[in-house]
Amino acid sequence: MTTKKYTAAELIEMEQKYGAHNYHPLPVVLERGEGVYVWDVDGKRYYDFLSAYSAVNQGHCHPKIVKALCDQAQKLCLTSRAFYNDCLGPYEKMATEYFGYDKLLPMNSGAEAVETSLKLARRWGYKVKGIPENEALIIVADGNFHGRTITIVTMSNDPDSYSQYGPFTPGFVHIPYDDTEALRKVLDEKGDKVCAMIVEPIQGEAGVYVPHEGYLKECFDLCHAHNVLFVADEVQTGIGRTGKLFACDHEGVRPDMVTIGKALSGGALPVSAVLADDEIMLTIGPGEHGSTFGGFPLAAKVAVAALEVIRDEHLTENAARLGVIFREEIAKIKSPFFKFVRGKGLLNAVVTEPQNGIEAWDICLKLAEKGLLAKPTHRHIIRFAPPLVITEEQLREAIGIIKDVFESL
Ligand code: IF1
Repeated sequence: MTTKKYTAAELIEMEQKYGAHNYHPLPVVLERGEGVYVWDVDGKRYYDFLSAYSAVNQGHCHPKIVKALCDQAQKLCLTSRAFYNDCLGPYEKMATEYFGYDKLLPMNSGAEAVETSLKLARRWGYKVKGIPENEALIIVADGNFHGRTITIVTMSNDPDSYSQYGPFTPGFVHIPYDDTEALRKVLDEKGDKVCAMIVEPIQGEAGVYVPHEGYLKECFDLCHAHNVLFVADEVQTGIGRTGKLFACDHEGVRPDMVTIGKALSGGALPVSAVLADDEIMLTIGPGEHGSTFGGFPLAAKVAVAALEVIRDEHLTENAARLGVIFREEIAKIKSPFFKFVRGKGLLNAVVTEPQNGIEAWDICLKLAEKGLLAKPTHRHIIRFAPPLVITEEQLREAIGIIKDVFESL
């Protein structure tokens, strides 16, 4: 039975007609992915420099991950947590040893992992720190992106994320990102009621905003001086993306809690988790949190394969080495549209200077024409984040495309 082949136009029309309009995709219709490449329905090949926002660190359809998915799918997909199974324990053991934490709480989406970390932080605040119930505060940084649930958009200061979704969840204190004094002030004033600070080590959606050297360590030390948990949201920056296993590793900071997702499955399934030590993790007891698919056998097997690929193919080291080349070469671009490049490892972004009616969106359309996919964030910033399996030769070819497009505008 052959599946009907639709044209790109028909497929776009179908999404427009039958799907919610909560995205504005580039006019590219993809049908296949392999490693650093994706192909559209007309057979055109592209370098994928978005990697599904760092979910495809291992490259599209990595054979080891696909094999783990297919083998387990023919055996046992979902048991629910009403029973044990032969996949979850081995996954939890491997992941906690790999990341260096006592325990892992398995969830599905990044937002669910973040929500779980907020619940754990509040629980710890009441049961361990002794904050009066329903009075716990959580400090968040302006410019953050932690997901799209109502509590999480409460943490956002981007109207596109929160406007007309109120009323909002109480208990959040907003401070500027990359501003240690602002954190010190809030902790001096309200530290006794604060259970945690949650922060992205590099703000992805904000346009790969890398804070000043030492910021994470300063936050960590200030939090601990006030008996406050330092929670790192590594859903986008984690699992090798920035050239270290966690972005916090660049500063030798071991967060009290870490949220991970995206590349935890290599893009095969929604798999996320919270990592923490027993003092925090055991503040939630049986029946007090969970999810139908959280840590299900399919996710457990896929996550083990995805982490083994990161480890065994040395993708973290590859990201560190190639990231230096990327920033060095891109910085040489001679174009009035180019302001500067920033990032760590293979999480980078170019801040553009719109003019003559041409802005980042138009540049991305040109890049797509030349066979490279990237998407703007906050209108004038273009994120460049290829799968970590990219070779130096492929990277240099992609850099050539980016340079040609900017210098031909
Ligand atoms: C979309 C960007 C947006 C995240 C961090 C938690 C989550 C994310 C640091 C939630 C998710 C995704 C969401 C996706 C586009 C992408 C994204 F930041 F990566 F660029 F939207 F801002 N923490 N980020 O980056 O994880 O629930 O999505 O699994 O919404 O289109 P999720």
